[in-house]
Amino acid sequence: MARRTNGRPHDNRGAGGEPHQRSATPLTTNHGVPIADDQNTLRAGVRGPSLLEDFHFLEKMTHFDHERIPERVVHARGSAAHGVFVAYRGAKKYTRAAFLQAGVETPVFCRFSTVAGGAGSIDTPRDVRGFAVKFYTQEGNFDLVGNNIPVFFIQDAMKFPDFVHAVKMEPDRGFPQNASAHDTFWDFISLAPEALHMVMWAMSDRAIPRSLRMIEGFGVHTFRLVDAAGRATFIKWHWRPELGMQSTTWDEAVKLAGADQDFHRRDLWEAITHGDFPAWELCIQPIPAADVDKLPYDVLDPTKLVPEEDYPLVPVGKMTLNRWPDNFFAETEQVAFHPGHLVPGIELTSDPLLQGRIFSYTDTQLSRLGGPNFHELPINRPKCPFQNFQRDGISRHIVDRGGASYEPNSLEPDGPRETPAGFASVPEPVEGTKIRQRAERFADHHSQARLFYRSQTAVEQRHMQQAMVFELSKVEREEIRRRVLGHLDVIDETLGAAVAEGLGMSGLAEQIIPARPPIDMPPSPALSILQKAMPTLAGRKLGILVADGADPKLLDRLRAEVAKAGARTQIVAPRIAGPVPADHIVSGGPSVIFDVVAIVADERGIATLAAMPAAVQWVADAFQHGKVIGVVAAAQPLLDKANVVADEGIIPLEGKGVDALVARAKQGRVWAREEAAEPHARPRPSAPGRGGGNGARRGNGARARGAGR
Ligand code: HDE
Repeated sequence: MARRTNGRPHDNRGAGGEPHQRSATPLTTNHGVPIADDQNTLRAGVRGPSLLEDFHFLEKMTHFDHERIPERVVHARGSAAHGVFVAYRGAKKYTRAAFLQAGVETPVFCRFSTVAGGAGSIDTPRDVRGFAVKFYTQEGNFDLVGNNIPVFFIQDAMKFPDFVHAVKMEPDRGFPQNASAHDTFWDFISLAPEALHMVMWAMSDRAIPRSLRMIEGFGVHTFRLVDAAGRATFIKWHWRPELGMQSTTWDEAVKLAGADQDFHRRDLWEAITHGDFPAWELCIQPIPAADVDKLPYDVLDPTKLVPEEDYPLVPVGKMTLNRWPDNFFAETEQVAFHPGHLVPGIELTSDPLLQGRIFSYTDTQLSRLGGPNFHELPINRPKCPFQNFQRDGISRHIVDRGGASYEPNSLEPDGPRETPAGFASVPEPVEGTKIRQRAERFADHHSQARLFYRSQTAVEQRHMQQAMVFELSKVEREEIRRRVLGHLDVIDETLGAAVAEGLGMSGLAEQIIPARPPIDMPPSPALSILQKAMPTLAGRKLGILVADGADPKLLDRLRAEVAKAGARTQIVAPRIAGPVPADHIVSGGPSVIFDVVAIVADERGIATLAAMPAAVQWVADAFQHGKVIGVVAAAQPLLDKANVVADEGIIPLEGKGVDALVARAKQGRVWAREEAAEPHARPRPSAPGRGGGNGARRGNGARARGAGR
């Protein structure tokens, strides 16, 4: 139906001066004055200049001009959700923290982020993911400000500005945005080998996650839990996703960047708004104090992990994210995390990186959120009562009452006072020479990088090699590439050789003499995504490419069986409102946005698809990315055009095909296709994984796993 507009094109009001849209809620200024006209500035005559006395316009525009606040200097791009944390029984033995006692429910706010890019950058770069959780406990806010990688690039907070400057876009040219594939990053890495272990993780598929719902989280540093009797235990924090871990392939990540810049944000939003609430188990990894000095690594060194095969995880509760924020700016943007937001029963250690963070997070909020009262913003405000004698400052919202703004005082005997139940640091003897120096074991930079690489399956090792070849191919200065290759040789000769060969630089590595020769540690299968993968389709997405003649019964069965397995289905078709209503047109819903795909049409429909380059690419990509593909017999001409070769992942949908599709899709990708697509002989990857079914445990002289195990 045609819409009628009023006769005066630039006056958005009806002829009688009535606003078009009426509501019982009057529009007002920020000071509560009702507004009669929000369409036109006040002017001297209809064609005359605007008047300065238009206070409504001035207020509206001034507010708009100041809508932006400085974005986070790192972790600027983020997506967040509200949820709840419910504690299991496990933690009482270790901590008196009230929110970790069995059955206690605590509201949480969880923000995921990329690190290097700006707030408007894409969701799928190769990057670390931030994983920050604010627990609004009955004893105050506890923030667990972690990442999806259990180690960090540097050992000492002093190097953080250098590291961040190196990874961010280069200062003269202003690019690349959100990418480590450039000279300054690799220059820094090659000269600060403490970063090498984390670089191995960043070059692995952990850095290109399929979904924020499918990442692990880590507190990184060693923390200390303190029980009711004052006994302290060293622990690491781990988050384990209920959906298991899954990553994209690199080619998918690149294509997703174009197909959907907000891929991860949309994915999280869709899941939560559809009621598929993502959940993580929180685990602690206790490390007895008596073992600490016997380990070949220092637990205070944030570039080292503690293998969970040596020190198993203890589940202590579950977090479920169940509510999308009402307002992105007020909540996701203004939330202020801080590793020093601790509650009684949880304490810091002397990790020199953690110590520096304690300063940085409040400091950064002062410029981001404008002053010291950011704890009063609704998203940061504790949900338990809080009171003290701090006063005033920019944007103070609390109206403090009473005449005593100091303590001790006798004016208000019922005012706030210290309490024996309050936060009290567990006594720890500290003595030392004032010195700028790192502890002895911090100097081993290669052993755990080797441990990580050798704990991967052959597929994952190949991805790491390819990632490094890609990244270093973007590095313009040959001497940087040569230095990195030298370090890779120290980590693992087959890795160094493969990357050198991929760059065409075999034999050109600079020789690196490590500060401490690396030791061999037994591989840890828990570090590999594929060795940990669980057979599931839960939380995943099926994309069905349809065209004319799509069998409605088959579509219904596909939808139903996939839903039973916990996954969702979307339809992709040449037209959004064709015979089968679609969620995407072919070019708008490329196969990279799905985990498993199917093709359903009759001969005529297939002929239509085969004539569409976007549809051929859709199928070719799905095949190249190792996806399981369900096909009707009529689809053959389209498969031929997309160079799809029959294999165990191409599942005919006729007969019991739908069940077979679901069963095979739960097993994940068809990795053999990748090998077939790579004809060049490559140096053999190192033998991975103990118990991972991918090779024998590495026999080596210097087995160095700690504490007499
Ligand atoms: Fe952060 N980090 N960081 N970081 N970090 C920030 O704080 C900093 C580090 C992490 O969603 C900033 O509020 C220093 C490790 C996350 O809002 C800033 C050092 C880990 C987030 C800052 C580190 C993290 C941040 C920027 C080394 C994993 C996003 C804005 C001494 C354990 C939180 C802000 C959110 C954010 C400083 C190292 C995780 C500048 C100085 C290690 C997840 O304060």
